[in-house]
Amino acid sequence: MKIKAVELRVARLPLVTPFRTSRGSQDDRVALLVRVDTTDGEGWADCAVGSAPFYEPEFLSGARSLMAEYLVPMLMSAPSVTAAKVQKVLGPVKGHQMAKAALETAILDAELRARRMSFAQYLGAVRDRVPVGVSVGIPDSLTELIRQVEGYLEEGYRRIKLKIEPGWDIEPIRAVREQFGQDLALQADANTAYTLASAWRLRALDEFGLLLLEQPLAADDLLGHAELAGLLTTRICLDESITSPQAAAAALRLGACSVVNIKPARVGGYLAARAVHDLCAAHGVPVWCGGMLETGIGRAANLALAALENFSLPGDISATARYFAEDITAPFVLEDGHITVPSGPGTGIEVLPDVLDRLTIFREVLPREGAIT
Ligand code: SMG
Ligand code: MG
Repeated sequence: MKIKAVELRVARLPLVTPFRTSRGSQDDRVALLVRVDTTDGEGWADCAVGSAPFYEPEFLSGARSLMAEYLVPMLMSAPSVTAAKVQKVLGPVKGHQMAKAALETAILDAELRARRMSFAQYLGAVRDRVPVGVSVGIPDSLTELIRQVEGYLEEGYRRIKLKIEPGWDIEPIRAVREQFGQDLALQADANTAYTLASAWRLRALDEFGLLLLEQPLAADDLLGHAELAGLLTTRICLDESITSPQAAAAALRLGACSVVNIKPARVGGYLAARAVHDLCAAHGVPVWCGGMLETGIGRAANLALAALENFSLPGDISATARYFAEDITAPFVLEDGHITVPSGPGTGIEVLPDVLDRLTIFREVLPREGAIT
């Protein structure tokens, strides 16, 4: 198929509660949404970039410029494009996997809608609903933390992930364990907030029987994670370090982790995400699907990915209501700790045009005049 045009929308979705991690706090999700208009029909994607480069190097206005100046003109000048060809066509552009992933995903959506096939079928899903967990941000107090965790458990979430940082680690984990018991599936995510010098503090977490400890050290510190893994009994899971199938292979070879959080956007799209899944499966390493506070468009695609065989731990794919009072698609709801995998063509979810229009703060249609081709 040929790409006729690409529409970029920036929409602001207020969060129901502020979300704080060791990297900062946010009150809304400013989403970059991509709609490709092709000779076979249209497709949508949610680009996972943040509004500032404080979590990942890529960020919203950078991704917009890159798409407008390079990625979209390159795709439009290709004689024909399919999702499987996108990475190759965009290969001359270094890095920027989140921007590339969004375009690949929107093209895959268009392609699968035209073929009347769902993401789940295409990716090789083996389940029609998936167990999910919830990521709990850093609140103001232990009392508030216990209140939030209690609420999520009452809703039925299958596992709790606590965001931690130096000074908010041992105490909150101990408090949650004491309150909710040893059987609670509990894990912690440091978002790179530690160094190897604080291994002693992370070692103190071993007594709490966590499912895993996510990304304690810097993204590029595979050797540090390998060393840390030898010091802790808690399993190390990598998130920020998993930037490609090659990075995942290096992490496994070095023993830097024994669980992997797959973020499809960071590895360059759902095709690369499936490759990371397959690699980990071949090494007997369990994976789970990460979250980037996606709108319904991204959540739908993540649910399809999480339905693959080796996604054996609950992912950060919470119900829509965990983040948004109003989404740009119909909400995903929690049923018995699970969310149903969409089965319609493409992502299987439709954008609500009126809501999207109301929440849109910027819109442009590409190609821009004067773009480099
Ligand atoms: O979508 O539920 C979600 C967010 C889950 O904690 C979450 N994601 O490092 O795993 C992570 C964070 C990244 C998002 S903070 C910008
Ligand atoms: Mg993480």
